[in-house]
Amino acid sequence: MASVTTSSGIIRKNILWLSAFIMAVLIIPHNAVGQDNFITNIQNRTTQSLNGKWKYVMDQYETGQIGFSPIYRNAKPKDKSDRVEYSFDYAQNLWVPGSWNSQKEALYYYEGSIWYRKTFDFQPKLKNSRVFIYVGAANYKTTYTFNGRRLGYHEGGFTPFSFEVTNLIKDKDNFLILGVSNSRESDYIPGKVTDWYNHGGITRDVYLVEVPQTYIDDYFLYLDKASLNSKKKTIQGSIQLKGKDLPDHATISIPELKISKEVKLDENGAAKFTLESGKLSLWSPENPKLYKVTLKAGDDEISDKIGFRTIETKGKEILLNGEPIFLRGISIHDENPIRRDRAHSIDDAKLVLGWTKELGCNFARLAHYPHQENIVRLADEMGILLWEELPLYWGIEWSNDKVLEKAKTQYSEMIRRDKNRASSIIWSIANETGPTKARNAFLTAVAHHVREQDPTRLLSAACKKDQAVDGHPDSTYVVSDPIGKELDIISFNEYLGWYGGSPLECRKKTFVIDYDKPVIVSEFGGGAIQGFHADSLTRWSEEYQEFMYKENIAMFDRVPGLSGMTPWILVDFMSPLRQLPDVQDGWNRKGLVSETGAKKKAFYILQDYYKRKKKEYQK
Ligand code: GCB
Repeated sequence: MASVTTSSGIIRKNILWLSAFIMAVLIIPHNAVGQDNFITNIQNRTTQSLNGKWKYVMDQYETGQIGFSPIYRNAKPKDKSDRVEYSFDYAQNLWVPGSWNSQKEALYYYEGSIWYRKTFDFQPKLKNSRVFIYVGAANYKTTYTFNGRRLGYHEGGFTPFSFEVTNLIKDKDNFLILGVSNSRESDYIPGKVTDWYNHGGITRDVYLVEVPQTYIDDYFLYLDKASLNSKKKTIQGSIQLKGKDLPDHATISIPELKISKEVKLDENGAAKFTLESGKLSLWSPENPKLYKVTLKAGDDEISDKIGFRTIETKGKEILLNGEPIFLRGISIHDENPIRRDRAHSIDDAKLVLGWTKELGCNFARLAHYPHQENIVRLADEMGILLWEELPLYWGIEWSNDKVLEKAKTQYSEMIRRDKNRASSIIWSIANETGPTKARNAFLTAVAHHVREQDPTRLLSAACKKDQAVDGHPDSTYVVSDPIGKELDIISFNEYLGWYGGSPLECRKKTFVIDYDKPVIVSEFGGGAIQGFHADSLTRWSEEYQEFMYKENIAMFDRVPGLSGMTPWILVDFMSPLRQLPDVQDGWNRKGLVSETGAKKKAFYILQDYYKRKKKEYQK
């Protein structure tokens, strides 16, 4: 009898679970793959920080949003006989922003879901405002809920998202619950395998934001290329409002340029405009001049600091403000090696851009995904040009239309965030992806999408080079990737002396580039343990890396149209691919600076080369 009761009990229980699961699937709105309409220019909005300690509940089997009591309901037992199988109140804390892996030993290798809860009271700072939650980034997929209601989800680990809570927020005891999963899937961007650490969690700032009922949702200001050579410069711009009661005009002012212009908004709250300026100081690495721009419309007013420059190519040259420039660059990951965490603060940005400047760079490649906004804004102030990219990296499902949609959304988000930054000059659409029919079609669609969103910047991709191509001797590397026709700059990664071959072979190599376009060497390098000294043919020694840099740099002088380089990489970075004991120990050692901040010998080789290059271009 007992066993009969038990098995029927199990059946009943399973039926209940199943129906709850079906209900959940039907009821939960699957409304967003990602969204490209977050609140922009968050630094200059009215905000309340939600950073700090958040309670967390683990959800390794990702069942937290199904069943009778999804975790985001924040339930507590009503009485002593009630059953709730989780508790935020008695849970431990995680710090936001920050990756969970770097905060608890037990979470070091954790990949799965964690639900975060923040409770707070709310005192409006603006009258009659609309209220949003803004998340700078959470890796990789986030289910966002507020006061017990599931509102949607965002996919993509490196771009911001926001969602409105105006009708749900109370004066007291609000609870914001975000379920973040850093599981790796083959239809994600990036795909399953990367050469960097899969830092999980809420990795960037979280804010509560207030805006007026109708607010300035987006704007874009840039220097008109056609006016570059005239005394009076022209700024092109656009503005977009969002809300019910759209005003009929907006005012754009740049006091330092004596500009104040009223522009007529159309019935959708949008306008394109042209601003005539007198003497304008062009933004450049030598003169990173930013102007305060204020936009007003209805009850809203927002300010930004914007630099004005042009960027274009002519034959094999890159022209900044009409002048040829050599991009003395370095690749960077968005990580603070000392904290072993994703970078998220202005101090983190200062640390890496400080080394970048010391190296003599005027350019940095923000690899391989959108970095924190602080670094882009700091680059604007310090005069460092930027290459920005998405993780369209190894192992992408090129034939999957849903993945293409995700790529477009992630690009839209990155462009929406950074398009007013003068430092940002290149959108790169891929890294080391082999040309196949499906990949070419995918990347061509991405290239068109990016140009549609932002026609002012240059497009590139870190391609591969080939050897033993018909009609060429073996000593020749050929760059002939068909995606090159969609790009403004041809870039390639090259590791002679590290992946195959000795550094000495660099002396024999020549290059054929199939396009009459400027060229960037987007990667080269090799690993070294800082402090390990040996002869220049002993792997992992500083001397080996130094020798490789000397030989590679000399070889690149033979690349036709070479207009810049971003060696791999500024700082050693965490990577589960790199497991050689006592050498790598989970770190990619190709940094010119170690994870403790000590410089390796190759740092000075590159620094010398960049000194020479700078002089050459000053002539
Ligand atoms: C590459 C990849 C980069 C790797 C690097 C390496 O080509 O683009 O993500 O980290 O090589 O160290 O092998």
